[in-house]
Amino acid sequence: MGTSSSKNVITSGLKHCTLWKTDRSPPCRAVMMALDAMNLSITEVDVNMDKGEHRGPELSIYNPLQTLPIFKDKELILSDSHAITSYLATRYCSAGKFLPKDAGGRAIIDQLMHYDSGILYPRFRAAAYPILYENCRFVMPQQVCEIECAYRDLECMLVGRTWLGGSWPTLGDITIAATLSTLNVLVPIDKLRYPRLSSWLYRMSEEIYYITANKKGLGEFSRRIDRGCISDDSEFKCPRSSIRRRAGVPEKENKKD
Ligand SMILES: N[C@@H](CCC(=O)N[C@@H](CS)C(=O)NCC(=O)O)C(=O)O
Repeated sequence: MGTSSSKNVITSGLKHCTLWKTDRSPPCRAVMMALDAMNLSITEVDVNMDKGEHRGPELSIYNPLQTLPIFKDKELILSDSHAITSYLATRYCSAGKFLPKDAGGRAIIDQLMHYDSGILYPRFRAAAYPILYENCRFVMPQQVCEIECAYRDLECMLVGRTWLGGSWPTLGDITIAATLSTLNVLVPIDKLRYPRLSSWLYRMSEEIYYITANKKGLGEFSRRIDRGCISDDSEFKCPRSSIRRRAGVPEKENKKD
């Protein structure tokens, strides 16, 4: 389904740009969705967080915070998903569809991104990290409560609206979809209590970039959460490009692009 429609669009190849990422991470998936939404293709490098590769010397130079994603465009290095997606939209997507050019429209997207950065993502982290790294088996009641509060916030934000940031999905929707779809694994969204929010997430899940860039990593996150705090011995680092990920083509079979 995704492959045939992506052949019909013009993709901008930006091989000089690199994204270091791991698919299970919501901020990395936000950047990957933004890339696919804007039909931008950059070099992508998978980093194995379970092996601590994001804390190795190569990446620590780029990001002293030792987090992913990390993005590089020539001399420019960015290490926050919100800054990365805004930069990509401003620098490489002239249409303004995903990040409006007018001050008011832009401020609405910024507001959603600040909500993600300041409220939603920290709640995800507080709930998931004890399970991923500390032998905890469940989301703690306090965290469930705070995540439910966020669901209530978002339910209110969707009153009278189809999308969070405008008349169509924007970077605000994409960013929140990455975090929210992951929270939904930890604390399932109750359709009866949050009907607008669950419908919005369903609509987002039908967007082609959600299918190409969010679905697989979400599955990996679910499996990783099920396994809990154990180290992963499987592979490591695989450079590839956004266009290959979109097409689902294994690295070896596609030497071009
Ligand atoms: N505000 C940052 C958050 C980045 C972040 O915390 N990423 C997590 C992965 S989801 C990470 O790299 N954690 C480091 C670790 O677990 O050691 C963004 O939006 O990019």
